Amino acid sequence: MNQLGFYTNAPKVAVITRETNSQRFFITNTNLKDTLFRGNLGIEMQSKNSSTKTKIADFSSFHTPGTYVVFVPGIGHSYVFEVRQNVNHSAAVAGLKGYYFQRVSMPLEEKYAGKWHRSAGHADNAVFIHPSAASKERPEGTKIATPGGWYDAGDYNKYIVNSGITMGTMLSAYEDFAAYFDTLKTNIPESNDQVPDLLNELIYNLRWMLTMQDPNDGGVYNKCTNASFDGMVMPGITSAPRYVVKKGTGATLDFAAVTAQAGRILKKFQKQLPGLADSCMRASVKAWQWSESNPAMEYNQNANNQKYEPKITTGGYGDRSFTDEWTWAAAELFTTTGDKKYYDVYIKQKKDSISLPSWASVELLGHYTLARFQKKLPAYVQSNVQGVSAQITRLADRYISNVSSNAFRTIMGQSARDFNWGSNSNAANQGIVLINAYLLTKDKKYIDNALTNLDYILGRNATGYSFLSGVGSKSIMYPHHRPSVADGVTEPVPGLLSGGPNPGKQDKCAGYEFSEPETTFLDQDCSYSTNEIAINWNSPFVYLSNAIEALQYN
Ligand code: 9MR
Repeated sequence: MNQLGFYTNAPKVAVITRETNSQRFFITNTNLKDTLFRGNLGIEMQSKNSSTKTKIADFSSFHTPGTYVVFVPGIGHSYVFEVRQNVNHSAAVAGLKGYYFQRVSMPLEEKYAGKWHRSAGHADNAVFIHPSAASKERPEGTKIATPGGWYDAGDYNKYIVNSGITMGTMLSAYEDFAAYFDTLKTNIPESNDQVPDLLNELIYNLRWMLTMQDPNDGGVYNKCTNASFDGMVMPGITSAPRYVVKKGTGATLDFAAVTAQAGRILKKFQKQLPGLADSCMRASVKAWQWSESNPAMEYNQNANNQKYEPKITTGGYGDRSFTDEWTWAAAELFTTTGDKKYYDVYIKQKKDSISLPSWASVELLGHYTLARFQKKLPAYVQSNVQGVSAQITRLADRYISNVSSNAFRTIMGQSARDFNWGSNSNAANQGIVLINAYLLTKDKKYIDNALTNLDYILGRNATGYSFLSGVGSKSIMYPHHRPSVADGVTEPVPGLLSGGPNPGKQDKCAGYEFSEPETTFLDQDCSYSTNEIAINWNSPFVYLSNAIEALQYN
């Protein structure tokens, strides 16, 4: 179950994964004496994604705030959980604060970072232009400054493609729930300025992204990176040279989309952040123009390694198909500028069907934006945007129609394909589809079903783990995250979302107990294919958990 607990008036489901003949369950006080609710367990169900058999304990009709356990005769009792308003608040705040802990070029002071305080990581103020990125104005060996930003994941590199979807998802969270985020504080160094903390955090990475654009032509470097991954050490002590590598169409269009969206949002904060919105818009248009001249410049790391030294072996984020990046960037630039030429590209590039976002597939982010601003957009877009909104709602309805046959009664896990590298981001992104369906229709069933996937991430899953570090009674302890491994603190850095079950076992770590889609998970730091953390997985979690908290206030 969600190890934090349940909202007073929302659905409440626990899933029994141990075999039991019992047909009854009880909600009791933590002293196990006072029974407050009696219920019948559902019939045994066979999960489609592992050999797990489940019985559902549904106590949605129980509404009394308090601290409880679920008790099943013959098995015992669950973790202690709460029933109350704002029950996911701590997880929602932690997930956002997780980004502070990923900041690269500044020390994390104890008053913000607690026992995970550390010195600054990479300064990145003298980064080499890699031969693959050399140009007339910036020949090989030139040094540029590209400080700040967030570390991508458990490694210490900074990748524009992955920053793209991460920023887009959280900028959209702000646009969808501005009033909620305007007052949300996360105890970061900027908390006392007149800018919401979500935006403060995003701006830390945005300013880094802006330095990744070549001012001479508008193209954007794929990443700022070591030649090969660092060892499992703290960030401040690494000394390997850093490079920016080849510009690419994926990186440049993702950058154009993010800066167009940021430009739109930050207009409201021109007094606090003079010039930033304008800089974003200029950068966005320049990136778009570069992409028009370089419409399909792939980042193919293996091919580059045949040609250039040093060879680069860190994350690739290599994508070959750019129609979705075109669609997204066009949608953001059109929404911000109103210039029809971007809309024409959006229509030309958009696919007929919609698909869940991932770093290599960002089209839905563009559709979300047009749907969000539909009422403010001109007449000529209306029927198309209505069509896209209907697709979003239909996808949400399809998800919901399969919930009752899912052994965990979640949206997540309706298909074994949900369990790939970073599967928890699928759970969170499915939740965002449902939240968008709610925003479009105002039908509360979409919030209730989005909550099933938040519950999934915080414990209602076949592994029994809460996948967010520091949150829940049994949360991950050993993520593949260099600071968490090297800092000498027992608890991992908090607020970071583990990738989640992935039967691929690409890390070839010893110790996997299971091989099935929903149970192939190992809470060990060697398991980078199931238990790494990454900024593009945290971001849909930040969206989903905060959206649900925001909507519970209504
Ligand atoms: O999230 C990425 C996943 O989709 C890929 O299959 C995998 C292998 O290429 O890489 C993942 O991204 C990693 C990146 O390359 C480097 N930083 C850590 C990322 C998360 O594991």
